Amino acid sequence: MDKNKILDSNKKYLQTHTETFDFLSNQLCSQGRDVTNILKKLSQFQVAIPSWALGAGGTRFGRFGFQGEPSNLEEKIDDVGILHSLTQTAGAISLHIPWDVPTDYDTVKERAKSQNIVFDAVNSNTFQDQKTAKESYKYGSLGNMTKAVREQAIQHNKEVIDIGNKLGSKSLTVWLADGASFPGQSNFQTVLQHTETSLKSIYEHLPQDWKMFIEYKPYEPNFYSTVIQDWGTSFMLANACGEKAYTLVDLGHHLPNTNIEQIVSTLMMKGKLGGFHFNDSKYGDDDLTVGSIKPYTLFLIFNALVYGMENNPQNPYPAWMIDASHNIKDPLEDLMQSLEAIQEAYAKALLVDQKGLLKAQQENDVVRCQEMLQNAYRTDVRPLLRQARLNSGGAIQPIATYRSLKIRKELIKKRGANSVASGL
Ligand code: LRH
Ligand code: MN
Repeated sequence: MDKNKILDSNKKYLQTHTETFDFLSNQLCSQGRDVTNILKKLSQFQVAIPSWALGAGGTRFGRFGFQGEPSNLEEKIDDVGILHSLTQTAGAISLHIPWDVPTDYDTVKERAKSQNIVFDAVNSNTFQDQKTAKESYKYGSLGNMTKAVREQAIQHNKEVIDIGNKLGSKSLTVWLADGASFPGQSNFQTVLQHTETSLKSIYEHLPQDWKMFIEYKPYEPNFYSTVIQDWGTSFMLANACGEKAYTLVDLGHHLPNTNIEQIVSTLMMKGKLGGFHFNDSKYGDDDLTVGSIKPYTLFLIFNALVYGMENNPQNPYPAWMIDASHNIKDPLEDLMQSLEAIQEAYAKALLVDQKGLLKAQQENDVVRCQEMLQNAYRTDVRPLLRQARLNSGGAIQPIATYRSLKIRKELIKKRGANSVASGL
């Protein structure tokens, strides 16, 4: 994207922004907050964009296409480049294999470099059968009762690692649809043992400086049991594999009212929180815009993260990724809203005086504990996000600038109205 067009578009927002930013930073400085440090942390905070969510998503009841979708990996990288130019917080793409197998590695790497994009975790896919595949994953993959099926799934994951390694990625995400839809259909212990053994075989193939993220999910597409159903099972398997294996928390993969911030705290204390798939949901794995349904929960999760990042050196810096599906919105506008909500929750959590809160907790001053959290949550931190973007050459108002520069119209002109993106 032409940086000058963004800077030009910023002019009409600059004065209002400067006034609101100066007012907020004076307010925060008077409360002893280090605004410069918060801005630095916001600028360093980069979220990976899922390559499978740059087109219109769908459900079993249908899919309503979105015009100008990226129809190949290069165009997907360009779309992430647009997001990163505007928001300065989307500096990575997470590929899903085989939906995004590079045809020409040098071209793809060059394209990403030109957009200041790096390759985050690569995702394997043993929840769909490929036309050329010998074995079917209908009854499971790494946990399948048939050795040949398990071997095929293990081999696929090793190939995904090799693809990621050629692109400069440093982590593999494994999510398994494996499970059962009826009582009696599977022997829980046998399929779990097979899954553990298979994951260990994949783990052996990890390069020294890589991580393996084990993503859990309670149900769907199986509706009676899922082998890796919850954080405890993922945590157990990560420990069984070794120090390079971690648990990945997809916000939509929890039964209603699960206390996700407590799961995050526990995993960080045990040094096994690998990263996130951010999204939001009201009922199931709805993959909605981050912060669109439960913004306070997202804030509480970031409060647990900030505490963990200050007090748990045993846990590595988590991987931040979005995993959402855009059924009715422009995928790029939806992703910009998600990026804003993630940065907003992080900035609010950075306003919490963690030491003061711990003291209030030790004194069982419940009201002061809640007041300290809610004061931070009730602070409008958007001027901080805008300043962090401005400091990095981004847009003060990304979505407004995206619209005023008619970027979607440009994409439709370049790609045509019927281009379709691979993915969910
Ligand atoms: C499963 C999941 C997983 C991906 C898929 C696209 O629900 O969250 O992370 O592989 O979505
Ligand atoms: Mn996910």
